[in-house]
Amino acid sequence: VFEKIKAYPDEPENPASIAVLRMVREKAKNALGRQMLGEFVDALEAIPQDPSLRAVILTSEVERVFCAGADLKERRTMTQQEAGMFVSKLRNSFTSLSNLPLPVIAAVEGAALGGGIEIALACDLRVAGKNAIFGLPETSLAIIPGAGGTQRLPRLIGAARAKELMFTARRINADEAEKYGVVNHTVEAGGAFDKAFEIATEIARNGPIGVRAAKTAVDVGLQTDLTSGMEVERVCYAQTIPTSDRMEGLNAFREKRKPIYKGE
Ligand code: CO8
Repeated sequence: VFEKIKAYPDEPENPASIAVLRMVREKAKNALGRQMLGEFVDALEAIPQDPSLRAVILTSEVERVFCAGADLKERRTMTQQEAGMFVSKLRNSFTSLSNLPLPVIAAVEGAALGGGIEIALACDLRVAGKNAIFGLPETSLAIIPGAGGTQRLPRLIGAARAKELMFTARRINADEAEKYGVVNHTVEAGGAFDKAFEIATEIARNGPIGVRAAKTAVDVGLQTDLTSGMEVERVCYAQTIPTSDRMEGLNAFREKRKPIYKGE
């Protein structure tokens, strides 16, 4: 379910808004099946079309569960070929999520397992309620993480910790996840969405072209050596120079007021 919320409702002239993607599949604990994946892909296509959106929050409406991963019941009805196609669609959709041109924050309460942690890893930031549980149970199902887990997790927390989580299929709680660096913040159970929204509104105050360029510079730069990364930074920086938002920032500073950025 896709919802758009104004970041500053008491500032009518400020268009900045937050997109909220809520996973709502109570019966299967938000397991990702064909239908849910299709709806998710549609939402991902709509988000970049709306210039007022400044951040995305991915969260769950299901009590005590963020996402139970791939739909294991649907999986049993698939042929090997269908399963292969489904996993590649899942993997591509998580890549589209991570490539959205604005920050994406996962607000995690309860279990984020398999594809459920992988979708959170495809986000830029993660906030967890104390009741959150993370794990990659795939090797216990005689497979491996197939939607970015083997690549995004070691880049985030280092190879040794990522391998331990994969090889043992062990589940870790929110405090351990914060210690490992899987999540940015741990808050009281039930508070993850509010914390994510607070961060999203902080982001929404800033120039969206700058925020987007920073995201691109980090993400592209991390895939290269330092010298190439510096070049990526130079190119991303140059994109922010000819914008009217940059002038608005300078004017607002001079006039001692809050800037209103339009993403232009
Ligand atoms: N797929 C389908 N149905 C599920 C899933 C799932 N992943 N997880 C839970 N459900 C269903 C249960 O079967 C149950 O259905 P029913 O009522 O008909 O028996 C219902 O949801 C409620 O489940 P629980 O009673 O277990 O609910 P709890 O609140 O006690 O526990 C948990 C919630 C912790 C999420 C628990 O259900 C659980 O551990 N689920 C399994 C987690 C898991 O192993 N996920 C799979 C990881 S592997 C993966 O994501 C990558 C696979 C890539 C291959 C894809 C090929 C297509």
